[in-house]
Amino acid sequence: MPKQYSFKTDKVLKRYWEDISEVTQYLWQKGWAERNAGNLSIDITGEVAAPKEFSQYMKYPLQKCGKNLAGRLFITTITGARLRDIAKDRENTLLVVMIAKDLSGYYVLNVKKGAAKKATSEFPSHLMVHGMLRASNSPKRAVIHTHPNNLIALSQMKEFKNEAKLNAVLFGMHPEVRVVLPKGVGFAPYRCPGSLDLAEATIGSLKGKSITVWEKHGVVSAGVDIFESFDFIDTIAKAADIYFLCKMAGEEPEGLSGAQLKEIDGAFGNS
Ligand code: 2HA
Ligand code: ZN
Repeated sequence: MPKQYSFKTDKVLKRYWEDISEVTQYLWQKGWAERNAGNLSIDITGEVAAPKEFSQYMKYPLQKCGKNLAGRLFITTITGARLRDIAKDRENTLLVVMIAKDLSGYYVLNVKKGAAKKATSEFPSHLMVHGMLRASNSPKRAVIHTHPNNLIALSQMKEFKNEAKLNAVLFGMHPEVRVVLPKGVGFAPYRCPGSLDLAEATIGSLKGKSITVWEKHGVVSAGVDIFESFDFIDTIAKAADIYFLCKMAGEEPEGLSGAQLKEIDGAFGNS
C-alpha cells in the first residue's frame, strides 16, 4: 500500500478510520447494514495533501461528476465491502480517492496499482450530493447511505410514499424530529441501486434538507461529520420505530398536533 495515504500510518486518516469504525459498528448493531449494505464518503480535501504525479495510481472512469469536485479528495468505502469489517480491516474496506482535474475519473491513492478496488457502487449518488453541498458552501462533508428497516418499511406503504405524508408521520412520532430536522426529510422515488437516475433523484429530494429516504431501499444523510450524519438517520429511524410499535400494539398513534409542532418551532427558533 502506498505509504502516504495509509489509514495505519497517516495520523489524519487514522483518526477518520477510528470515527468511521465507531459509526459503522452502530449501523451494524442497529441491523441497518446486512452483508455489504450501505456505504459512506467524506470530503477530506485540504486535510491530506494531494499527489502531484499520478502514474502510480489506479484510475477508474466516472460517468458524471460536477466541475466543483475536480481535484477533491474523498474517503469512500470499497464496493462490496462489509461495513461491519471496517473496524478490523481498514485496508480492505476504505479508499482514499482523488477526482481527476479533468473529471474523467478518480484515482485510488491508498491501494497498489493492479489491486482492483473500486469506490462504492453508490458513488454516483455520493458525488452528486457532495457536488450539491460544495455548490451551496455547506459545511457538510460526510455522507452515509444505510438500510434502516422501519424507514424502508414506511416507504413500502402506499400511505407514506410521498414527501408530505412521510414528513407528517415522522414529525408526529417524536418532538426531536422537528428539533433536529426542522426541514424534514426528502423522499426519492424508487430507482435502480447504483444508477445515475438514483443519484439524480437523491439530490432532487435532498435540496435544503439533511436526509432523504430512498423508496423501498434506505436513506442518504449528510452531516458536518460522520457522527452528525448518523444522528440524522438515528432520529428519524426512532420515529419510524415508534410508529410501528403503536401499530403492533393494535393502536393508531395519535401524533403530535399542529399546535405542538408550532410550539417546538417557536421554542427552537426553526424558520
Ligand atoms: O453498498 O447499499 O445501495 C450496497 C448498497 C447499495
Ligand atoms: Zn443500499
